Amino acid sequence: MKLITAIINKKDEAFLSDILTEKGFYHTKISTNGGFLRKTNVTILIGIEDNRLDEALEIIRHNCKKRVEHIPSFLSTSGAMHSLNYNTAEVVVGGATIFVTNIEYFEKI
Ligand code: 2BA
Repeated sequence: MKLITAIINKKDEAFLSDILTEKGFYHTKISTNGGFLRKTNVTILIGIEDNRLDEALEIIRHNCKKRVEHIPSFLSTSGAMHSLNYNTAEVVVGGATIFVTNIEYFEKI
């Protein structure tokens, strides 16, 4: 048995969850925050038999899009009034960040 831990954009969560349910993949969603952007994302846990791993990964790949986020890159002062200038940098956010781990033991009580 495997456990997929997938960190995804919250904009993809509802649709992905619907498809996983439709295809019979039990899953759990946790509201999480990225350490870098500090924005809310969603972590999905999917416990599955080994022979369905590829199918689940394909579903995630097809339903999670990369997006560009803009973040303030630095702050400076300029001009007689020392007004603040914000520049922004582009950050490409996945898609999905996926970890797959082997499960030694599984039981539902
Ligand atoms: P965040 O930590 O908020 O990161 C958002 C995006 O910012 C990342 O997108 C990446 O493009 C950039 N980024 C993150 N850390 C960076 C750094 N130290 N220097 C420069 N740029 C950086 P993704 O790589 O697609 O990651 C999306 C989210 O997936 C992350 O949100 C985080 O919540 C999670 N994640 C990514 N890699 C991870 C890892 N190795 N372990 C745990 N969580 C991870």
